[in-house]
Amino acid sequence: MTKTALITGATAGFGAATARRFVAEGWKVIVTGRRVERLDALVSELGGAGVAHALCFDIQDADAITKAIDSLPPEFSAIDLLVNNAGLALGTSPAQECNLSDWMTMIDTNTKGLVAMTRVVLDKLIERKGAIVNLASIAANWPYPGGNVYGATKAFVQQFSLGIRCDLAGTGVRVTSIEPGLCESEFTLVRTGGNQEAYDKLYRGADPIQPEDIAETIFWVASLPPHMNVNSLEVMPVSQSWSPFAIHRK
Ligand code: 8X3
Repeated sequence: MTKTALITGATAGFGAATARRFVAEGWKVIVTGRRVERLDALVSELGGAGVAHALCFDIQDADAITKAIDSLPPEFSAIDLLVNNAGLALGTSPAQECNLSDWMTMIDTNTKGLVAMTRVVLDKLIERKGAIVNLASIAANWPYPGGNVYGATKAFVQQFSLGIRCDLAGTGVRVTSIEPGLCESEFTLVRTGGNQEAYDKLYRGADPIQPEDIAETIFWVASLPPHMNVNSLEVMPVSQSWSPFAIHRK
């Protein structure tokens, strides 16, 4: 039987690449996002209404999520995999210089949106003994200057993933937290407020991970035998590693 994946934040980056990867393997996909033109273009590219279905809503709006899921046509209403990809970083400034509304937007999107989406489709996933793949970040594991609220939201995603695994014991539902490092995507343009120069500087000579690499990782996690659960998976480009601790001297 054809399987169906619901992928949030599918209008760019990891989400769009993941939709392409799963459709290439014969899955149907539900793609969600805020930008209707991009969603429609993606659905056409993926092969149209028989293969892909778009749901347009703001992930920060829990009622809109419920309404969107309730509106699914019967051929897309059984869900085998939820990929909670929608999320963003806003800014790299020190906490004392940050804008509170940017912090709230990250919390509302990366944590509250992800929690709401998970809760709304959880019964469907249990029915299918499905899987959840949550996109956390290396920022969940390693603090860095300017990571403040972004890193905290991703630590939430990681811990929420592990926590719901406990609750879902015996249901057959698998849960994975994927924690990517430096990846080249629109994510950085959003984070820098569209600063192309900062974007180019960040990636120059770094051979970063590409969205297709993360799509491949998600597909691998979802394709493992049903008795295997990858709890958390941190992925960096070879060029990225750790620095010494910072020491501020008088
Ligand atoms: C994205 C990776 O290094 O910007 O989550 O935190 S990083």
